[in-house]
Amino acid sequence: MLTGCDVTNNETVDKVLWSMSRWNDRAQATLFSPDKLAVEYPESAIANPFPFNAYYTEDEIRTVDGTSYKLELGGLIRDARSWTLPELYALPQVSQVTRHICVEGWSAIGKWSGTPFRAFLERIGADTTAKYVGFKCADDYFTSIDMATALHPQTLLAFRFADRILPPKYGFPMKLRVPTKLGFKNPKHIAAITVTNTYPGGYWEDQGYNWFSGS
Ligand SMILES: Nc1nc2c(c(=O)[nH]1)N[C@H]1C(S)=C(S)[C@@H](COP(=O)(O)O)O[C@H]1N2
Ligand SMILES: [Mo]
Repeated sequence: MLTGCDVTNNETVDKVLWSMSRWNDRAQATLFSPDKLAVEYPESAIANPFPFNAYYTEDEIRTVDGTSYKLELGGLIRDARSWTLPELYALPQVSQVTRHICVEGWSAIGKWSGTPFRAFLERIGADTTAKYVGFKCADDYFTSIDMATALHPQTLLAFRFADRILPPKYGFPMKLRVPTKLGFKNPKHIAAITVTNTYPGGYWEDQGYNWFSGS
């Protein structure tokens, strides 16, 4: 359809592509089954070392101070008080061994442990009929997911990687582990969570990566 167009710097083509991507979001949301599980692997399949990725290189990894850390909550949440790390660590924990797939063309199996995000959303009185959950990160990264994915049984607020407190490179003090989505929709160093009906976008999403990006 676009062959022959000068695709650099053409506003009309850009608009068509963005609207195709929005259409693609809706199609993926319709096809998404809330109960279909991502494949889980044996612990022997875990990659070691596990790759690091971010919009910067390893020498710029953010260090978050765990003692003063507070997770901020906002938007359509009944009990929006902030949470300290010891309070978060006291939540019920589960583990998963799943494959992380990066849009840049690599994938790796890892083990993450944390609290099911659905249980956390229910605990804080989040309006689970809202459209989006947005994440702001300590390194200024941000992203957002649809509510159906936020409530998926394998979506975890993860505090551990390979049975150890999440190291800085993998997102201390916590990341959202979403095995049904591409890697860039798995925010590390989460500082704030918002429940909203206003499209929050994301760091890569705003630069053209498809927003839904189910894997
Ligand atoms: N805060 C934050 N989260 C982020 C990113 C980032 O740059 N900052 N990069 C994303 C991308 S593109 C990938 S592939 C994964 C990499 O996670 P890993 O370092 O644990 O492999 O983190 C995602 N979450
Ligand atoms: Mo990625």
